[in-house]
Amino acid sequence: MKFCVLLTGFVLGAALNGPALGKPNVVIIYGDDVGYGDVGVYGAEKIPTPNIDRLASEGLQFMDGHCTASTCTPSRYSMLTGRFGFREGIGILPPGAPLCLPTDKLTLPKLFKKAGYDTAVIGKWHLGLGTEGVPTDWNGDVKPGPLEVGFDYSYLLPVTNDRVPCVYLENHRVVNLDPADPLYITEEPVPPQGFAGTVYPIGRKNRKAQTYYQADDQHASSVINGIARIGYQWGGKSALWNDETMADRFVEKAKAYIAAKKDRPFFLYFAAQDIHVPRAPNPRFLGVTGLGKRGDAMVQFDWSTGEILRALEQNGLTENTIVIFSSDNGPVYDDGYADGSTVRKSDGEVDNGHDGSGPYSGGKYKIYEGGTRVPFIVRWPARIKPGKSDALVSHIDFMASFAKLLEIELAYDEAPDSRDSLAALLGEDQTGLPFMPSEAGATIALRRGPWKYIEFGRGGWMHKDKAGQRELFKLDEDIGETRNVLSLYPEVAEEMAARLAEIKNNGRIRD
Ligand code: NG6
Ligand code: CA
Repeated sequence: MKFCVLLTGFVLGAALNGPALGKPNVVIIYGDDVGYGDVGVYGAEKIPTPNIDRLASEGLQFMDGHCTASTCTPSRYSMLTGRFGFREGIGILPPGAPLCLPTDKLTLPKLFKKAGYDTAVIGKWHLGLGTEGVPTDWNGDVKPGPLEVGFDYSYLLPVTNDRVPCVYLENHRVVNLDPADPLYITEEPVPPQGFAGTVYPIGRKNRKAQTYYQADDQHASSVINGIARIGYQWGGKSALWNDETMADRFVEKAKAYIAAKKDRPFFLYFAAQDIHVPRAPNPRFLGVTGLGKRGDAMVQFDWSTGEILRALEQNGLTENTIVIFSSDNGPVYDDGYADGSTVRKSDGEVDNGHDGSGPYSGGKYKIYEGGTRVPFIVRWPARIKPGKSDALVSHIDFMASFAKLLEIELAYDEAPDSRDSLAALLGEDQTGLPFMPSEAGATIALRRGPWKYIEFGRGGWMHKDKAGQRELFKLDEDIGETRNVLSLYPEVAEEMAARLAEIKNNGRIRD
């Protein structure tokens, strides 16, 4: 027995520090609005995802893995800070929002830097840029941003692909910006005073300019590349991204980063824009699924994943790189653009045979399982035995779990909502978290064993119809959250309400 413990300690030590392997690289491949049921190994039958499926077969496939929120900004905020978004009222950020991550606190990239890693973020940011109250100067240094919270390198889609500005940002600078056509973004459809640069059509007033596909009025501000967006952009024509080559661009940057850093431990947060609206997969993926652009964008994301895995392989890094594949929130179909993702007939929506939530209820913007239970795969050939796990795990625990792995002590107030789930993430514990909050706008839920307790908040538009109500589900008998059993188990509901109140009041979840 003692020998076993010693041996395990030795192997672990060797895996982490020994001459053979050293510290593992960590790559998070993060999808945008990719649902549990959008991946082959999680049940998608109409979307071929061979690369993600291969990753799962070589790693651990979590069946109960979660992001913290059913929208992007709070989800990513929690993953990168180890703090729940509800503590700070973090919601979906508009174009031009200031940085919402703290520059003076420990973040996931800073944790890796403490351990000597090089760090990078490539892809969708949506965590704000600049300082509160100071208009961001898109023609100068755009900061604070990723570099100020611990990333050594960044190549970004600054907000979302349905929000302006439609340009790439590399470190502090907009890529390819012509000073003769400076870039501005405004909240109102009025250019800055004296503006003489490129003016884009306003979608609401000019439907014909929306040549790619039509957007609803909430998305119909500036029309760029024939697609209407949220917010108003002025100028910056030479810097415009091409929606159809965005995946190629991010993959190219990720490959270059991996090749450049192959001799040192690195942390790469690869945040794909797929499969968020406006979906504009490269023409080479069009029609592959028969599910419209949404399905085809998922095939594109699978391709991106495959390219990153290949880059690791080509640089001899597969064995000692932890690859995590997941998503920032559950699925959505028609999210403001007529992109053929929802099959409609005159009498309303009809089923196209694909459910991105798998067997779960809800999706993006919802507190039900489909909102936060996402594909969640962890591959580390040097340490993790391939298989499946039913352990309850959450992205918010990456901070404490990687701290454990890298033998870094977290101070009491660092990442206060992050708990050490390393054993579950490595497949050595099949249970995972004893309890786990999740959020959707003002609504918060708590999972505990078979139970899921929900408090619908007041304020905001998500779940507005249920504001002030409560629900309780027994997931082992009702995985689809169809029967609210609150009145049958009032004592369970009260216990869970008390725990939730404690989590909120304590300002932390870690002991
Ligand atoms: C919503 C947008 C939606 C999407 C979402 C953010 C409207 C009507 N809808 O407000 O299109 O951009 O924000 O998605 O504006 S997320 O994945 O980044 O959270
Ligand atoms: Ca998202």
